[in-house]
Amino acid sequence: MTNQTDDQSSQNPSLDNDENLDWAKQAYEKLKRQQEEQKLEQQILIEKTLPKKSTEIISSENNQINSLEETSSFSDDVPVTNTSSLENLSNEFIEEPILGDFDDTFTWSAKILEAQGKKLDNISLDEINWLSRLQKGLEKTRKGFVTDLLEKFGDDPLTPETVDDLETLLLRSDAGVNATDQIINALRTRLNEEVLDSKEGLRFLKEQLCQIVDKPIENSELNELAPKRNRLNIWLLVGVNGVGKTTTLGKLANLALKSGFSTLIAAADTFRAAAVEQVKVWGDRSGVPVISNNTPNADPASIVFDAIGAAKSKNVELLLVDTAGRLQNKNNLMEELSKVRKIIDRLAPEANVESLLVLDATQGQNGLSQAMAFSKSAELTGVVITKLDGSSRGGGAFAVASQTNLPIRFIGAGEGIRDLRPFNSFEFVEALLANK
Ligand SMILES: Nc1nc2c(ncn2[C@@H]2O[C@H](COP(=O)(O)OP(=O)(O)O)[C@@H](O)[C@H]2O)c(=O)[nH]1
Ligand SMILES: [Mg+2]
Repeated sequence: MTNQTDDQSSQNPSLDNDENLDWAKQAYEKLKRQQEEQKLEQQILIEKTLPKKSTEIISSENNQINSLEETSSFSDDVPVTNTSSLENLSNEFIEEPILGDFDDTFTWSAKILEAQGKKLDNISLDEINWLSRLQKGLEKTRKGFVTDLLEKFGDDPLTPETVDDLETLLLRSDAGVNATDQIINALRTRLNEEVLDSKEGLRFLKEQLCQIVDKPIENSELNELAPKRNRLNIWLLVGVNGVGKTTTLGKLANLALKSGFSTLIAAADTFRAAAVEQVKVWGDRSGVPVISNNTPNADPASIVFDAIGAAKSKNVELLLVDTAGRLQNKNNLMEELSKVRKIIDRLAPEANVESLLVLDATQGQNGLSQAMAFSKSAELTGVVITKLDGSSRGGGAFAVASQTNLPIRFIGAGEGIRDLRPFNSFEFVEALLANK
């Protein structure tokens, strides 16, 4: 994945050219063939394994930790080598994607991959499905934003009035005052210098939007967040109740395992008994072991203590820590997070620690105040934005990036195990402004 600030759409005419569907057609044919082959393979596998007892197929936790193939970073290309049980294959949350029709959404997704220089040999159905979901998910934000915008842009050159309208639309999509000002000022300056036709205006807008979300990523000097190989990485998932921390953790566990990282989960949200159970379900789904303590209100720091011990003894590369989003009061919550941080710093000073704030896109700019509240005790290093599949406030991503300087690392658009991806500004902005 790359974060692209340069002019993708004009570098590659295929994004603008509806006639040129060749690549998309070839991609569709390729994926169709691939799916048929996979079906056949699965059929053979089922026939082979059916006479055996299902317990023989269940792989042990140790197996999962020790038998993982090494790959360079998060990738789609490594198949999941272990599934915890055959029953799980029918679980709606981990269902394999199915190739849909060759429709506008497919061709849009294919064009986005093509524009980023993806080769036909390397594309996967997962990627196409993800882009389709992201594009559909951002529909609500788009309806209140782009549809109006495109109508206002029309076919004529941009006018100062159009720019004023754009300002309103950006604010309405929850992009925030800072980001909106930056974009509008850039547009006005450009408009003072030359006449902008609507196409160039839109391209310039996309470029500005990308720059806002890319800036914190560039400042962090880390283009894409992935665990470092052969050492302990500890990722804390923090955020208020219900934003999607546990779900994100489950998806990350799956992504990490698929990419060949030995992974472990610490169930450190002990505030609700159900929270531990929920983490265990995700552990099962993704095939990643979970360190937990079933005692009600067990000390989260002690669970993290145990988990670090287990991680070290098993050479785990990624320890994912689920945390509580609500305690008796906010101070308790922040104290608890500080305590967890201290344990990590003391027990694993060599570890690569990421503290990821999970934000719910449907809450728009509220994410900003949440970021402020968590930034001190959790020493935040990045953001995950969830629920982009149903938000009308997708513009909140720009507010968070421009005002907190925290890089957006992953985005989630659905409740399924595959519905999370590393953040890619080009894909995000194109999905937001897609006119189909
Ligand atoms: N539609 C949608 N729902 C999500 C997403 N992420 C999480 N959820 C749902 O949000 C609810 C709260 O998620 P959970 O992970 O328990 O939040 P937590 O309290 O922060 O751990 C659950 O019903 C999840 O299924 C997402 O990207 N899209
Ligand atoms: Mg939770």
